[in-house]
Amino acid sequence: MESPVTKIADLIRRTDSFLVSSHANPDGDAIGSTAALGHILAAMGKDFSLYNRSGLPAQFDWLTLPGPINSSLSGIETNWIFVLDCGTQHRVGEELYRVMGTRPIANVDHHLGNPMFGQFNWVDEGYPAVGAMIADLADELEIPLTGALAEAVYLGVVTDTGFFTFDNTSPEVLELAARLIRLGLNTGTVNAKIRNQWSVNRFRLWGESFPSIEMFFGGQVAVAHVTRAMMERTGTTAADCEEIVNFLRRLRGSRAAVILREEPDGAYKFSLRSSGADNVQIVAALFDGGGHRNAAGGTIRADIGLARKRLVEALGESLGLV
Ligand SMILES: [Mn+2]
Repeated sequence: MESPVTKIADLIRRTDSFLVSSHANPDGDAIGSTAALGHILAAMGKDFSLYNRSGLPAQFDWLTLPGPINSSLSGIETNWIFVLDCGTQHRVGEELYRVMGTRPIANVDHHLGNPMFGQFNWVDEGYPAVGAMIADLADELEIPLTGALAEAVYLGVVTDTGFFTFDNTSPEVLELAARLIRLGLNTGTVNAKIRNQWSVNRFRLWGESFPSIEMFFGGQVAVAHVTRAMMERTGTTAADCEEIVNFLRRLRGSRAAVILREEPDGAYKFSLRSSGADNVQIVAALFDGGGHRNAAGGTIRADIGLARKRLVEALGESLGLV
């Protein structure tokens, strides 16, 4: 039987026009895999457009792109649509979601519980990042993993593995990183570009959020939140909240951490983190969310007190702490 990567490679060989997209509010893997696939299509002389509802966040403006990342679909004609790193089809944002029924979709993802929304689905939870899937695709198509393609692949894998600190840091992803380095990637330079992107406003936002930290079950579950008012006072956005939950996990004795972030409509987006066998994806699923065993999230509609309480109770239940 043909492997999914072979099928995707065949699809690319026999098709001329593509839209490459990923989830709104993109992280390093979303932007990295979008750019990496674009570089492959460019190397093959294909016609393609890149799309992200949120455009290119400023923190990634150092990345060498194969073309502009469009934040609107107007004027873009394409045949196949690649949707990368999206655990559900809604994550692309409303504009692209509306046209998804009218074009064939290639769904390339590594999230648990992906509903296989594409005409073609390459979904493999064994990959730590979609960036690593795109690297395998480059190998299949015999495109060398050098230069800007290597940087884009590396951006995806290094951010989704927490700089090779999460449980998804597999021998294969370290071997991929080793190959990229042998082929000329300078990890010190690229890591500095990826990491050193914080504004002083972000530090001020974190300072506002930290008093909301509470510990439950003898310190095993840590909770914090960010309100719209905190972001307004400090001139920050949702992107400035992203890493807080990973830092909460550093609390000695904690097994799970949760951060809640208020949305413009008053709902709270939550992110959950754990390590090893502690599965927070199950908890996210209780609230119609999704993600991975050790990193998951979703949305909860309740005031902040109740939202925190529900998540803490669900985590306590799931981790066997009650
Ligand atoms: Mn990813």
